[in-house]
Amino acid sequence: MPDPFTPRPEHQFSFGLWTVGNRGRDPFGDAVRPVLSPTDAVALLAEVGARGVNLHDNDLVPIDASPAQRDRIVQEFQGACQRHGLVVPMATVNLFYDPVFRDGAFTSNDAQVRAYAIQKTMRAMDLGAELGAKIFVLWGGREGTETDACRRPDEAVKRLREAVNYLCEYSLDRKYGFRFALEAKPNEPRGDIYMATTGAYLGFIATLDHPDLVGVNPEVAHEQMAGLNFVHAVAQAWEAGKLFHIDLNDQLPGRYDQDFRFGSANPKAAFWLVKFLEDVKYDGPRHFDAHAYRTEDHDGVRAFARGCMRTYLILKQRAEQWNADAEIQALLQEAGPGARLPPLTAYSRATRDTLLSHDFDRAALSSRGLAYERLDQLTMEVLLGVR
Ligand code: GCO
Ligand code: MN
Ligand code: MN
Repeated sequence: MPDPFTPRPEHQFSFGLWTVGNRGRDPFGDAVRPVLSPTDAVALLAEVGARGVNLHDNDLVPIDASPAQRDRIVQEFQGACQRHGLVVPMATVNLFYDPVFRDGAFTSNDAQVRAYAIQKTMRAMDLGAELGAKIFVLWGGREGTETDACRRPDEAVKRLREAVNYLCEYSLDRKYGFRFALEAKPNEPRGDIYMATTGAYLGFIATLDHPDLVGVNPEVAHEQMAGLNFVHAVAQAWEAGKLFHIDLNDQLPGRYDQDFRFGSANPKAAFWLVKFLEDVKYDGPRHFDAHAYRTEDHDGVRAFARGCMRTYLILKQRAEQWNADAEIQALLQEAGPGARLPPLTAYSRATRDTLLSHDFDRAALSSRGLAYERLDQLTMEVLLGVR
């Protein structure tokens, strides 16, 4: 029997060049793995069964490359993608590594830095479009503060809006057809980052000139760093029609930005997430923004990448099992809404009067146990493989 957890193209699994290419450098220690060139990363991803490869401009093209060097590098990379059957669903821009962005890119106080950040992003969009990407992620890693003495935070929001509006116009002008996905993070590398949560971005998007072109790229670890419930953030984005992309990884709350293999730290939370994405039929890329432990060599990197996809597919199967479980479904029915009296969906004077004059039996409504203990235990048993 074929392995049911083998990744296939229709699963739309993708990885960033920076994820499998991560060399294990951290603030306390240097790189532990040799450089993995972009073409070797493509080969590795094809070998483990991924469908897509995503990149920042400078994961592929060095920041100081000449136009001729750029074109040669891009051609070589395109060749590797074709040979290995990989696509580039998403592109992004690095606005955090170079010292010029030490106090922000789009929100910097220096108008020249802001202009350079927009120029760099337009060039990254050119690159993404050339590689066939239709999603463009913006993660404002340096858009934040260590001290709020530096600027008024509402000024930062205005600058961010100006930048995103400008970039939407550029995409329309060039007919790139990008959908922008904004990625929130509460802190790291800045002490605090503006737009700390996916919810903050959802509020911001409504204030843009082209809100239809802009959605979010929630990341598991980023909401969990702040102690928030990730699936709730994803659900709100989905319900608003704004789930344009997703960054899957894992993280324990209250730690540094761990970027662990998907599902490795909190498999139960990962289960609710996969179940949600599959139940609503999310049809975008499942992108893993994570990296292997610093203890690993390139074989460990392969094991890490395989593990991300395999865990996703196992949880997908468990979600199907959960949905088909008769006892679970019966408990859900019982816990579900009782007689709906009166209907609250449409306001009218008649429904208003019925509602105002209705007598609710609070004691009856609150006396019945909801059996969530049993429901959760059954969930655990599905997850732990004894059901
Ligand atoms: C992080 C971020 C990044 C972004 C990436 C895409 O915490 O480092 O998650 O990995 O997702 O830069 O813009
Ligand atoms: Mn991250
Ligand atoms: Mn990310």
